[in-house]
Amino acid sequence: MVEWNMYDEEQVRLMGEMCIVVDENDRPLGGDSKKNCHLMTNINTGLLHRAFSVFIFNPEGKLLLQQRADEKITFPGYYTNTCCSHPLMTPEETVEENQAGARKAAQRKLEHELGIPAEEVPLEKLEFLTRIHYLAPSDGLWGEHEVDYIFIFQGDVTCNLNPNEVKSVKYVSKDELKELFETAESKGILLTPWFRLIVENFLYKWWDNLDNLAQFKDTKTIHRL
Ligand code: DMA
Ligand code: MN
Repeated sequence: MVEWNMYDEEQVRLMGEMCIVVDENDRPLGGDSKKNCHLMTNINTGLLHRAFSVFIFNPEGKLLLQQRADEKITFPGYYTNTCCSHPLMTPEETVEENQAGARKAAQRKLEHELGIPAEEVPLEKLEFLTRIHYLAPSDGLWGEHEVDYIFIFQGDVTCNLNPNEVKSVKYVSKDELKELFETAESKGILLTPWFRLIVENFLYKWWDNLDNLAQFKDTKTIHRL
C-alpha cells in the first residue's frame, strides 16, 4: 500500500502519467502509469519503461547539474544531470524514427523542470548518443528500471526553475565534477544512480569531444549497466 498523503500533491498527480513499457530490446509493449512503472514490486517482476537523460553544456563547456526537489518521490534532493524524465504514451512521444518521441519529451521537460524555452533547445540540436538499460532502487518502495536515451546539447540556455521539480542548478567543469564524485559520500551529497553510471562509463570521453559527438552516436546498442 502506498501512503499517498506523505507525498507532495503535484508529484502524486504526475504519478498518473502514462509511461511507455518496453521489452529488453526497447520494443514497446504498451503503456502503464508512472506509479506502476516505479514501484519496486513491479520492477522486481521485470517491468521496464522508456526514459531520457539530457546533459546540457554551456558554450564554455561546463555541465549544468540539477539538484532534485525534496518533493520528488524518487531520489529527492539528489544531484543529477541536467534533466531526466519519460516519453509518454502520446502520438508525439511514441515516435521512434530519429528518436523523435524522446526528443519531444526532453524539450517538454526542459521547459517544465528548468523553464528553458523550447526554442532554445531545438529538437534537431539535441545530440543522441546511445541507450542504457539499468535498474536502481530509490528506497524500499520506489525505484527505476529503464531504457534511457542519452542526449547532449551545447548552448546558452535561460533557466527559470520549477521549485516543485528542482531545488538548485549549477554549472561545473570536468575537474569540479570529478571532485564532486570523489567527495560526495563524505559530504553527505547524494548522486543519482543513472548519473553515476553515465559519468563513470561514458561522460568524460564525450565531454572531451563536444564539437565532434557524431562519432559516438550509436543507435543500435543498448548498454546493460
Ligand atoms: C526519470 O527521471 C528518468 C530517468 C532517466 C531517471 P525523473 O524521476 O526526474 O522523472 P520525472 O521528472 O518525470 O519525475
Ligand atoms: Mn523512470
